[in-house]
Amino acid sequence: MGDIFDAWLGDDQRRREPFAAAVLQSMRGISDAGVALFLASGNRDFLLGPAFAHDAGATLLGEQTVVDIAGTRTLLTHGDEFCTDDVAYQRFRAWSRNPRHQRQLLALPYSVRRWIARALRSKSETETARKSESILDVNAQAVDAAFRAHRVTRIVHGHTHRPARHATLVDGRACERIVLADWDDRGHYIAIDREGVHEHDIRG
Ligand SMILES: [Mn+2]
Repeated sequence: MGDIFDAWLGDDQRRREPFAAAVLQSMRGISDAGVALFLASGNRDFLLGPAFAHDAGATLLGEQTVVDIAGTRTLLTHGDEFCTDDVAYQRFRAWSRNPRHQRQLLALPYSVRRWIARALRSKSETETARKSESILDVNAQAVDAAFRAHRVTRIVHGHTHRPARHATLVDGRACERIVLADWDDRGHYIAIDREGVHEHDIRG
């Protein structure tokens, strides 16, 4: 659900960086084995594009995707759009998701993009350290609005680095918001079937 990569400078990164190439090959292995693979981009890898998806054998998802998973209408999204209390971040988000800005960025030489990505990353780290926990987390009204707007009872997202399952009532309907882990220090995933949601750790 986005931010697979801490920085994505454009799909030429898959050829320039061995780590990116290795991740791509792993994904290719999954899709070659016959597993349908879908990828979302996040705020760190917002330039993840069709060439990467093609080579990985994956389908790139839009910002928000509603899908039926084991009988439950589910919204899949990166989740940063719910962090509406962080006004400065939402300004950056709007700027970075603008296709014209993305085209301008991608037209720059790779070395310049790498420099910009480092500068953005360090600015983001400084600001994240300065901001309160509640500003960085999702806004409850924004989440409720998404449950209503998409008529879903389950949302799966990442972004906030606070893996959890939140049960909530929206207009009397039992709803669940699942936050995926960030994979910084452990691999973690969920599987959903008719019985419900199952959490799994990947031990190296
Ligand atoms: Mn993110």
